[in-house]
Amino acid sequence: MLLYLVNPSNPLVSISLNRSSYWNRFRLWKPLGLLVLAGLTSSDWEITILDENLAPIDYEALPRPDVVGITAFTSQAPRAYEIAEGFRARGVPVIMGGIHATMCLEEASARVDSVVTGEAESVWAEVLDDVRAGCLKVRYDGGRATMDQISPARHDLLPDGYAFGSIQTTRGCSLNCSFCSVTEFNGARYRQRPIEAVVEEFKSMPEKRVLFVDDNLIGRLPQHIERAKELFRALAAAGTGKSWIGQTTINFADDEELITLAEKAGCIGLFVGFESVTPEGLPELGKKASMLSGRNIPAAVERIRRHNILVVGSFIIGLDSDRPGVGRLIAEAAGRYGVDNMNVLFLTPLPGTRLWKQLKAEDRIAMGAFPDDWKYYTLNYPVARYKYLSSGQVVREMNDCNGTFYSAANILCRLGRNVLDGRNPLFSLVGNLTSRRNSMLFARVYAALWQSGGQADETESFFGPRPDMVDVWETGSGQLRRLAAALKLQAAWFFRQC
Ligand code: B12
Ligand code: SF4
Repeated sequence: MLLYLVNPSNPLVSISLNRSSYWNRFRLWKPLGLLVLAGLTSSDWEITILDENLAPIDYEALPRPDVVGITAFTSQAPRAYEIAEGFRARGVPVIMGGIHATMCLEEASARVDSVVTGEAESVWAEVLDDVRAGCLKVRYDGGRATMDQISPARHDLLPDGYAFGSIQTTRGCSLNCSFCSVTEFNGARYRQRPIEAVVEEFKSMPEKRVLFVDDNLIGRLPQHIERAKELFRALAAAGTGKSWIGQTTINFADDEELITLAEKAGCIGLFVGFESVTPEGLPELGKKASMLSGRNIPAAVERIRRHNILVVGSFIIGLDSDRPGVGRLIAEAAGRYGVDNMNVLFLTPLPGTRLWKQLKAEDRIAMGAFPDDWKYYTLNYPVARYKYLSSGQVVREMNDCNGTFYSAANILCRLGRNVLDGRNPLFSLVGNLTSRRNSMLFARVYAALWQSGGQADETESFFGPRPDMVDVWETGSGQLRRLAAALKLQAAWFFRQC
């Protein structure tokens, strides 16, 4: 029996961006949900994973499978439905699972043969038995798995081409921020996989660099932090020589032993959600306020960076408390905090979140022609009606924020700081250059989108890239050659260290 597991692309982000710069391949991640599903599948099934983010797929040229499983974040849903339609037209039953199908059950059910809501561990074997018996049900609910039910992901099933492997050690988050789907989907209880199972899987992964996908790798309570320390000790003892990145809250910086152990275990970078830089913004978003208010953030960031761990700060534009000028405020705060890289996203009402319920009730969903408009729900588009910022203004704030943080002068300053501190500047530099490049691409995309008439409420000048953002990739070939030579030298130096 042949099973296809498909990760749909969102052409608005994945393929276009990945092709735009060689370095974007470092932002290509394995679809871990499908690898976990494959790990749960009995050996009498032949499994092929099709990841449209890696390359376009000619489905017609592939053998006809017995069944297809499709995953989707919300932004991938329109493409997921196209793929489903194609297979169903060939008489192949299609099953959809993952976060979007769970949050928009009715919509998905109308477009596929069967929907698996929640985590798949407890029901996947039954689903496949039903396929074999020809009695697939329209809905299965996996609820939430117990962590020893999770079998190791099939990391062997995807071809090369990904810079990072992915692994998960915990599920769930108690913080329940208003814009986030995690608490609704994975629950508020912080469920932890047995450490030995994680380490065994980590060792078996072919990649030298790994993303821990946990939403908060260290949790919140003292026992969670002790568990994280145990995990880091075990990873260090395993001596794999692999390096990894993860996501955490800023309380990571409160415990020197934790940071030291993370470094020894191979940690090279952390994503930290700061979300808002105004005192009004944090309470608006939920419980995170208590973690950030009153904290000396620059000192906290520096304590992490001292251990050769890059800090990528994440921020949101478009809160009800955000007013014109917020873009520059965020960029300046990110500079003050000392983060190596900044990720700024539009406040986006994802289905199932508290924010969705609020904005829907207030009739503030601007891009609402579903399912097609889901493709804009990548957090890179202003899909809502913001309180004090029109869509033109909010885009201008975004361009201003990126333009300030990723100005050539600021990138050079961060490069200089790393060199002076004796840190390897390569990762940070590449991150800065690709973010700069991508933000310029997005500025153009916004301009084109609004010019085409879609959501226009302002003139083009609001959306165009800032004139002081000179694109080093496209202009100044001498500059580009010098940059390439510098990167090559850095890369040679870096790989000698590995
Ligand atoms: C790692 C990650 C990424 C990575 C890698 C994604 C990937 N390809 O796997 C990257 C960085 C690329 C990424 C990007 C984005 N992400 Co992201 N990401 C995550 C994160 C942290 C972990 C995902 C993961 O691997 N989980 C582990 C696996 C095992 O769980 P799972 O995928 O849910 O799969 C289980 C079930 O859902 C089910 N299942 C899943 N698929 C299927 C399919 C079938 C057929 C069946 C039966 C079952 C099934 O079975 C699995 C086992 O139980 C989640 C948060 C989270 N906790 O899930 C956010 C999350 C999925 N991301 C989110 C978002 C918003 C995004 C972005 C849109 C925006 C952004 N800038 O971050 C982009 C999307 C870009 C795009 N392609 O359109 C949201 C999605 C919400 C939504 N409604 O869509 C989440 C939930 C975070 C949040 N704050 O709400 N993300
Ligand atoms: S944003 Fe992070 S901290 Fe907030 S609920 Fe989601 S996973 Fe938890």
